[in-house]
Order: sequence, then C-alpha cells, then structure tokens
Amino acid sequence: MSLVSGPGRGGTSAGAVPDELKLAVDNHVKYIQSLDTRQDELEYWLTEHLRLNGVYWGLTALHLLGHPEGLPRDATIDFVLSCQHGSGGFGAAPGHDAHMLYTVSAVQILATIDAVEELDLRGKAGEEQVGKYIAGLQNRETGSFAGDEWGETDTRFLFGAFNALSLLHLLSLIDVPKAVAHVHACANFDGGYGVSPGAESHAGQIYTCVGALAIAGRLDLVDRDRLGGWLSERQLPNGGLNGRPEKLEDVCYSWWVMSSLAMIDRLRWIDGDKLTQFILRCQDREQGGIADRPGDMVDVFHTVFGIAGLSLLSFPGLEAVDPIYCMPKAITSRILSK
Ligand code: GRG
Repeated sequence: MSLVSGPGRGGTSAGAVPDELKLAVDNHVKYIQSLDTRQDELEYWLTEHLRLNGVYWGLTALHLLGHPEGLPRDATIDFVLSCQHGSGGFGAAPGHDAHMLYTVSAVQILATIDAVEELDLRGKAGEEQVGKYIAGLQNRETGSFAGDEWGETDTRFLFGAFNALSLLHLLSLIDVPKAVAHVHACANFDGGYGVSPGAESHAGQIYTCVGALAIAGRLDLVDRDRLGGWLSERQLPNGGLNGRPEKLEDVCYSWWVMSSLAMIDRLRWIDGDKLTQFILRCQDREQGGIADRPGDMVDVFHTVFGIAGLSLLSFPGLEAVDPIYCMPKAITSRILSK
C-alpha cells in the first residue's frame, strides 16, 4: 500500500458544508484500492519505508467503510509475511530492518483479516517469537520500550507493544506494572502526556499513553477532567483539531484527540458536528481520499484517520472503530473475548 499523495486534493470550500456533501464511500474505496498500482511514481518508492503501515491504514479504512473484502486476502498475507525477519520482527517492506512500528502493523493486519495463525504456519517465526521480539525491546529497568535494536525510546513504542501483545494474548511476556509506571511518569501538569518524562504534551503521544493505560486497565491513573479540558481546547473555530497549542488543524488529530477523549469518556467535550463538517471538507469527493486540511493533497494516512474519526462520531454507515486499537470494534471484541 503506497503512501504516495494525491492525485486529488481535499475540497477547498471554506464555508458551510453544502447539504449534498456526503462521505464519498465508493470513491474512497477505489482510491485505496488504486494505491498499489502507482508503482511508476517516484513517491511510491520514496514512501517504501512506510509500506506495511500503509497496508494497515488502507485495510482499516476499507473495513470501517464497510468493504472488508477491498484488498485481496491471500496477497495481503503474503506481503505481510514477506516483511518478517527470523527474529520475529517485521520491516516496512521486504529487506527492510525490523522495527516495533511495522511489527505492530503486521499483527494488526493479520488480526483484522483473521490470519494470525499464518505466523505459525508459514512465518519466518511463529506467534510466540513475534511476542518475544516485542518483549525484547522493553527496558526492564525503566519499563520503557525501544523501537528497534538501536534504542530510541518513545511512548509510541510502548503503546505498540501493548497493542500487539494484547492482540496476541502475550502481555505476560512484559513487565506491565513497570511500563505503566513509565507512562505515569510521562504525565504533565496540563493533564497531557509526552514522548518521555518531562516532554511537552502532544495529542499523538496522549493517544499512546492513554491507550496503553486502557489496555493495562489503569485508566484510574488519568486526570480525566484536566486531560479532557486540554484535549477539548484542541478544537479551532473552523471545527478541525490541532495536536497542541498554537498549531494548525489536521484531520489526523480527529483520531488522536477524539480517541483519547473517547477512552476517558469525554467525547462530548468537543463539537462533533463542526468536526464532522471539517473532515468532510477535506475529502476529494471525485477521486477519493482525505487530506490533512482543505486544499491539500490526499493520502492514505489522513484517509484512515479521517474515517476513523467520523466513525467515533457515529457517522451513518460506518463500522464502529475501537478507540484503543484503531481497528474495527467487532474484530477487537472477538479477539479480546477469547
Ligand atoms: C495503532 C493507530 C495506531 C498507532 C500506533 C505510531 C503510533 C502507534 C502512534 C503515533 C502517535 C503520534 C505521535 C501521532 C502524531 C503524528 C503527527 C501528526 C505528528 C506531527 O507532529 P508535529 O509536531 O505536528 O510535526 P504539529 O501538528 O504539532 O505541528
């Protein structure tokens, strides 16, 4: 799944959304399906380092749009397995180094298409080894997680570990209380969370920290009102959300901010109608895809997070999304109830 941008642009209408402005479901499906056919574009290859994430984004968007069959299942499994290393970890594309973020996407993709058992049947390493690769990235002293063997630490990686290991029912491989203590140490006076202790609050990082606490069953550690207040202040007069103070709105924060609000039961603290209209204004209704803001080029990253945001807002016709996993709720419910 390529991350190549365009061909279209999000709508440029800055005023009220006309009545006829609807979610262009069929064109978004076609747009996502077309992405892997654009191999003669330079950007297709410049974004190879995001390929496996791109498959996760495209697949998730298709499921939420009600088209779970939109990508060929067998070819998807083959591609995912072609990115795996003997360590259990996955790279972004065949031959790329293994990293936490691609390993999480691989697990999420296989879970979404009910193909996790393919790891044991055909993978270069089985399910348990995938869990061990992820667990091996935890610093047992601090509880934090590195992204790969080179050691960069970030709450994104910690959340990724919680996300994938819980889907694999392998959370017991890590020190959950130590990881929870690390997340708690990343909390700031404004109620938000940063990339590491003392770092500035950022909506993306808040999603990862609150998501990890939700998976660990430790949302009691969150100052819900203070965090909810900070998150609700992310909404700008045009309805869109930014990721931190004084920054521009961006459709992807419809996900990072709203999923966090949903996890702490404060989703009603933003104006959902205005945000819905903002997201709809960012679509290219003719060629499909959603952009970060009206007038910019569309891409699959903003497409999935726009659609997932609309799903959180109960937009008619969309499948319900799980605010913790960013996967269809029906799928996470089935897996986690096992
Ligand atoms: C399963 C959905 C899912 C995620 C896996 C990778 C990850 C875990 C989470 C990423 C969380 C995050 C940090 C999102 C923010 C992404 C983003 C738009 C960053 C841009 O940051 P800046 O500082 O942009 O460049 P601003 O908007 O502050 O100017």
